[in-house]
Amino acid sequence: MSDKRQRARVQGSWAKPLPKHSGTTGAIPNNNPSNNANAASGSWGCGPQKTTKTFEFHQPTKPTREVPPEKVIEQAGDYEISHGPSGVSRLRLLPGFLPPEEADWMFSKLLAELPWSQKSNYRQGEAYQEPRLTCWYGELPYTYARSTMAANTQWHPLLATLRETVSQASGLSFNSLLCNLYRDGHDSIGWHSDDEASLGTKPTIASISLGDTRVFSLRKQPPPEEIGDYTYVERIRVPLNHGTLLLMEGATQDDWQHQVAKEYHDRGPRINLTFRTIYPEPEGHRPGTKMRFTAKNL
Ligand SMILES: O=C(O)CCC(=O)C(=O)O
Repeated sequence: MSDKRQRARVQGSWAKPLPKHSGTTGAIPNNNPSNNANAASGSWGCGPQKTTKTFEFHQPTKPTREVPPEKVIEQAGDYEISHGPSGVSRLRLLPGFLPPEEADWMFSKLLAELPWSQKSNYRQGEAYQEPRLTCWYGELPYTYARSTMAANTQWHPLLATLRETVSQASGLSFNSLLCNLYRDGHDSIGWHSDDEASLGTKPTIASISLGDTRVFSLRKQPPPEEIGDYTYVERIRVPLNHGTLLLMEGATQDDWQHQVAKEYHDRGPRINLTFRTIYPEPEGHRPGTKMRFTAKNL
């Protein structure tokens, strides 16, 4: 065996866990016969040596960090999910906003009649197909993930009615709508915020779900010192079922990201309608640019 490998094996035996010892300052005297092997290997295999050195266990000074447990929101209500420098982030959840029979025929009609297509997006210069179908209604085109959707300016009559219903319930007006079709559990949308400059500051997004239930997840943006590490951030899951209305308000798009993750058990199709207000891009502004400039968005 080479000298180097021989040493690696000796060091390996040092790496074995130390015998358990009661008390927090578990001093391990080396005159304990059970430690003779360590004493021998500590001298690099040159035979036992007597030394008065002891090893003491010290409690780590840095407290161990806990990953916060994920919260679940499933009851109707208004929820202040965070208070931060950018303001209050709020969710409003209204399960059963559309009665089931109405939601049933709306789902079938929209599935059959909307001009669904698959969008090509770009990430780090590479094109990829968005894993869901979409279509866009409004007066202006909408750009996200470096690809632009042309606007359908003629609203489908059912979408026009739903826009009115959502406006009355929320007291807000919306000029645009992104329609999403998740064909099965393999369709998804990854972590993002709806924070393109064209949506203005603190946008309210009103989202109606039809069809199978999917989990809408949120995770808080980490503070700058975490350098984009989401390990310890707060998380919320909101199961969105047939006929539910969800409003995201206040600083939610500044301080949180959301996603609909893939699900690997049987999931039927789901339609999601997200009403928004879009503003013309400022002169000389690159369409689809984010409000927040982080490494991920550049
Ligand atoms: O499908 C959903 O519930 C969310 C869709 C979404 O986040 C988006 O299209 O920006």
